[in-house]
Amino acid sequence: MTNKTLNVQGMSCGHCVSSIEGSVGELNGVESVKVHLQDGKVDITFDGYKVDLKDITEAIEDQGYDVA
Ligand SMILES: [Cu+2]
Repeated sequence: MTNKTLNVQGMSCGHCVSSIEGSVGELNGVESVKVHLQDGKVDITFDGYKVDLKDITEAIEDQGYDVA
């Protein structure tokens, strides 16, 4: 398992948290995803053989947020 913390811009409320946690969490290979709203960070634990960071980044960007 790989742990990464992404800086994500544009998250402002509980809806943002659930849309990001929902879309990233449903990716095959993602074990856990935790949004830290105040810090603008997203902690992700994933299996790098099943999903890569690009897929995760795209899932977040598809929801309308910017990954720094
Ligand atoms: Cu929001």
